This record gives sequence, structure tokens and C-alpha cells, in this order.
Amino acid sequence: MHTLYTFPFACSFAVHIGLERLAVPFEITWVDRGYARKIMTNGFDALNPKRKVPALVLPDGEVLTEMVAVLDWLDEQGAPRTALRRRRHLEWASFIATELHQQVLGPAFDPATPEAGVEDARNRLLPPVLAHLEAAVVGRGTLLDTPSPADDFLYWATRLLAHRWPETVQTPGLQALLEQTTAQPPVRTALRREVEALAAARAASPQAS
Ligand SMILES: N[C@@H](CCC(=O)N[C@@H](CS)C(=O)NCC(=O)O)C(=O)O
Repeated sequence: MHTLYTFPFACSFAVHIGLERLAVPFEITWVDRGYARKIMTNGFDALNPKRKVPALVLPDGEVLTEMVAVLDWLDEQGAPRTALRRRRHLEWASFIATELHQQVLGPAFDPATPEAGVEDARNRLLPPVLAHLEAAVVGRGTLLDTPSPADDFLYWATRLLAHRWPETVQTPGLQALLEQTTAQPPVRTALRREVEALAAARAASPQAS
């Protein structure tokens, strides 16, 4: 059994989709978001002292953390790739993790970010990142020659942007990625589970975001 520790619609949603695609046995332990963007759920720090999701426990007990490492592991479990393609996958995963996830989405969804920081992320930092990603996926639908976990990471990021700043993702490549990925059965299953978990978290704590 694989166990994914996450909270609804965290970056780990891409890992959730990846596990669903692999069709391996897995379960999810939902944790609570913490103060100052550190998860405080009892005992979680023993698993990941950084107190962030994702944390993925493999059947042999190994604990994997950090999006790029977990996406790389997921990619290894799928169809074989050449070493060159594997490096390209790491490049995309790292680009999305650093330039989009940490640089833009982190501050955009952190209530403690000053308004000027949010505006800077939206107006200055985001456009060149999205232009690069759009150019990569338009007319093709994937970042590499075949689908990869980095595409699911981009899908998660694009969904969040569509929620926060819909005007930023009105480009043909990102729109096609959103529509086509949402229609895939493993994605629909993961999405339904995340929506249910979000509703449960909100019911348990109406202040939860
Ligand atoms: N460096 C970590 C960062 C992961 C990260 O930012 N996780 C966020 C969710 S997307 C988190 O756990 N935040 C804790 C919180 O908001 O309480 C990685 O790449 O996996």
C-alpha cells in the first residue's frame, strides 16, 4: 500500500492523479493546513520535518517528499523513457515547482502575502512563465512527447490559476490541457475525492480555506 499525505487541492493533487493513473493500491491521509504554511497535524512532523505535503510513504516504508522527487518517482513507475527524456521531465517538473508553484501560486494563495506581493506575482512574475509553458503545450497537449507527471503538475497549477486569475490562462494550449485532462477518468476520480475532502474539511472547520 502507498500512503499519500496531503490536504485538498494542494500541489500533491498532481501526485494523487499520478497514483490513480498507475492504478497501484493507495490510500490518502488528509492533514490540516497549518499556520505560517506549516502543517501541524499531530505526528506529521515525524514523517516530514519540513511539515509540507506531499509526503508519500511507499510500500517498503520509504518516505518520499518534495514535489520534484515524487514526480520523478512517479515517472519511473510509468512507461520507460530514455535518459534524455528523463532529464527533460526533471527540467519541466523543476521549472513548474520553482517558477510557478513557489514563486507565484504560493504567495497568491497565502493570506499573509502583502497585496503588493500578490500583484507583483500576478503582473510581473507570472506572464513570462505562462508564455513559456503555453508555447510548450500548444498544439501538442503535453510538455514532453508523451504524457508525464509534469503535465499533471501543470494541470494542477492551471486549475488554481483558472480559479484565482481566470484571464491569465485563456490561451489555446492551457485551455486544451485543462479540458482534456479534466475529462480523463483517473483525473475525474481524483478530482471527486479532492472535492469531497475539501467539503469535509470545511464542514469540520468552517474557517478552513
Ligand atoms: N518544497 C516542497 C513545498 C511543497 C509545498 O509548498 N506544499 C504546500 C502545499 S502546495 C504545503 O504543504 N503547505 C503547508 C500549509 O499550507 O499548511 C515541495 O516542493 O514539495
